[in-house]
Amino acid sequence: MKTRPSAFVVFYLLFIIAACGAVARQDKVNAAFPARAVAPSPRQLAWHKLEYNAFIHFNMNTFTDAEWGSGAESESTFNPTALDCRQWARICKEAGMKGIILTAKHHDGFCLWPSKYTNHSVASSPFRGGKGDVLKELSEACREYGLKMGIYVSPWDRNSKLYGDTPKYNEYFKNQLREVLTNYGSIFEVWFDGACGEGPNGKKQQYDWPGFIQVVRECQPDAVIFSDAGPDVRWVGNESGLAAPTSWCTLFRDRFYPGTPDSQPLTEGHEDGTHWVPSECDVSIRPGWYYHQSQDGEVKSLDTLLDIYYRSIGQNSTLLLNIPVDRRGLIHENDAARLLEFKRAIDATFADDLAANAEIVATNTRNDSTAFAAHNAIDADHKNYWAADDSIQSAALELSWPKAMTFNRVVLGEPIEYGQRIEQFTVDADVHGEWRTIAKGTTIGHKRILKFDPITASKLRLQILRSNAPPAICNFQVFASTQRSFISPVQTFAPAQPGISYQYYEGDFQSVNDLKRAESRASGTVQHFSLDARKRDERFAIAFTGFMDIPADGIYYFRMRSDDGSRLTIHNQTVVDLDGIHGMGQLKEGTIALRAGLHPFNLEYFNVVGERGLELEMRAPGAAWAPIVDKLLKH
Ligand code: FUL
Repeated sequence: MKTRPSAFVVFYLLFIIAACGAVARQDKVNAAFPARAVAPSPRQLAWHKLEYNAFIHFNMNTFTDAEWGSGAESESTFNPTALDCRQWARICKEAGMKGIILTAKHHDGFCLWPSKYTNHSVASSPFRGGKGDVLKELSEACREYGLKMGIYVSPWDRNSKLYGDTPKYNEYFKNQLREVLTNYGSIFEVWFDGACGEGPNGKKQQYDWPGFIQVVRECQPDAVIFSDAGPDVRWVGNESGLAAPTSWCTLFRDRFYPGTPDSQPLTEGHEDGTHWVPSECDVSIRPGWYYHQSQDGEVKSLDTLLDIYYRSIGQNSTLLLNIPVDRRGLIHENDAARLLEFKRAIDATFADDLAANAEIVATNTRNDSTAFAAHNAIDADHKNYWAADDSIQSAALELSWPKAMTFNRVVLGEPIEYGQRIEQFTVDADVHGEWRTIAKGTTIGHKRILKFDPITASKLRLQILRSNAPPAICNFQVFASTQRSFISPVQTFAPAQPGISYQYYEGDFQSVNDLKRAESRASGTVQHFSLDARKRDERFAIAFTGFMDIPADGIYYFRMRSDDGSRLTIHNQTVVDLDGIHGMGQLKEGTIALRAGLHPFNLEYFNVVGERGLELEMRAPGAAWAPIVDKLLKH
């Protein structure tokens, strides 16, 4: 049974919420709230927070229409006509990505930088007259756009004569690694593929993994190293970008190695794993990793990308979304458009955190917990979080609002710098005085997003049923997404006459539905609509129809107040329904997800005994409530 926290704790939490951003006491908590034995390193912690990065496959294969090259390709084949890394960086930035990892060298061995150790590079190609260096251009573009840069370097090299001659090739590869890791500024991730083959001498190359890792640590101590088995970041076990609902950041790392055949356990990880090696979800926006003109029409749909988002970032992983740069050396228009559409959809979904206006209480709070406000996602440093006492392995956090809210997404997070703890939880909503479980799960980790059908409730709780150490939470957010029902604008705009049409009726109305049967007394068009305070007993109705010119895609909120009855409909969707309220003067709110463009609306109002006119306001994404301005009404 749930017990209330002490009055002091409640007061403390309320005070903090009101203060909205209290002074953190991180030092004290670090000492008082010990991390689990296996916890992330600072470089891993920084990496978790990036969440969404771009993978760019662009190299020799782009020009041969291949996915894997043989290494025998002529350098003259590499010839982008309009390469512009600033275009890549601009689009990735606009898409909300935080870094770009580029295939500096793929399995065919061609180097996108002028390596001193081989002729099989841009230096022997027609690109910029043999003076080009794609890594240099990318590092400059990333710096300009505030993005991080990462490097994919394939140890498998089908061009090098040394491959298979184990010590010699390992030395060659380390030299190349030093080049890419010292000449291009700070590198946030080094991406190692585990593929391994035989060299021209017929011998299988034995990679010196400890040596490769040492070079990265020496040259770029802040970079995380990715491979099937880490050491810092692990492959998620599939190339579809999907983590599992149970997703541990910990792993029995020594059971795996790059190229491991046993990749299935990599998806979930191991709760008792010996090392912190979180998963990364890599997937391409098209069927191939490299650009193929034949796949221009096969860019993943918005729905597919959203599904990937919820199952990667939403399941305690990160998303490394591949964009195949084309033969011009540009991100193709189709991919760019989809990336931005994806960004807009995510932004619209996670725009307004309803938990920001909730009161929050916990069944147990350790005395020395730092201040916690439910909407702490904005606190990327996790300075504020809630934690339970040492002996506690289960607890509940409860949000409550003064009036019922409708929502369909919950975002949770643990302050993972203290280790990953939660093993089982439910999210329950209080519907008419009864708790109903609306979502349940096992792990939370850095981020867990729960999707469910819209529910209206004034209380919502997170019940932590089991955890391997006292549980802690740094993020508890609640959203109302209308993502699935984004409405497209009308394509043709042909009003009968300019202005907003109106129909005027007289009578003793009980509902706006009565207007369907009523005969209008007057009609015409107006440039504005406004309904100021009325006299009592006027007994009339008016219906306006017109178009709203919506400036940008997003979730729009409308709120209305009238005395007797009113209703706002956009397209055929009822947005605010105040029908038949009769004299209550109640304020009602509704939302609708609209794409930019013209949307037909219908606004009906009737007066019988009330005195109020019609108060109608709108809240656009990122804006405050404001009356609907004339420029939104298309004349
Ligand atoms: C794989 C490679 O063999 C593919 O070509 C691609 O680079 C992918 C990301 O990793 O293992």
